[in-house]
Amino acid sequence: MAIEHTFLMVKPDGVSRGLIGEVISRFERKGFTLEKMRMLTIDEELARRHYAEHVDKGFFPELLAFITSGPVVAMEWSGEGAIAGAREMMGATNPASAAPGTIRGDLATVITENIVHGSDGPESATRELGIFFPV
Ligand code: 3AN
Repeated sequence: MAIEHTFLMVKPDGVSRGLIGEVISRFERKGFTLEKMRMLTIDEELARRHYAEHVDKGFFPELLAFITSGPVVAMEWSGEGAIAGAREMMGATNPASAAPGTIRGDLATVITENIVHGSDGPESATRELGIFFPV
């Protein structure tokens, strides 16, 4: 394994439910390092860039409305195996099938409002960190 950097976001439902601290706390306790953090409200242009792979999907209008509905917290985390590790801690995309002990398994019930986003691989991590933390 190697030190990796990954992108993590608390989505509008996580922010409005007061779960920013819960998400950060889980990652801190795991032993990952918070490198960068910013709070922002995503507009349509940014949503289309971030979710480029989903713009043609049937659920995109719902996803767009949701992700632009309120502030999010965008973060860069680092650590040994941080990319896959963060995905493990998030749980499956659909909270209905996310394992207990994961963020989605413990705290969410529906697929659109699933609290967090995390990069699904090294290329996504580089792309998404570049979108939210341009140098
Ligand atoms: P993940 O967030 O686990 O990487 P993706 O990238 O496949 O999942 O999907 C991005 C977001 O799109 C999900 N977090 C979820 O909010 C939404 N989404 C994915 N699949 C569906 C679906 N079938 N119906 C509604 N929303 C979906």
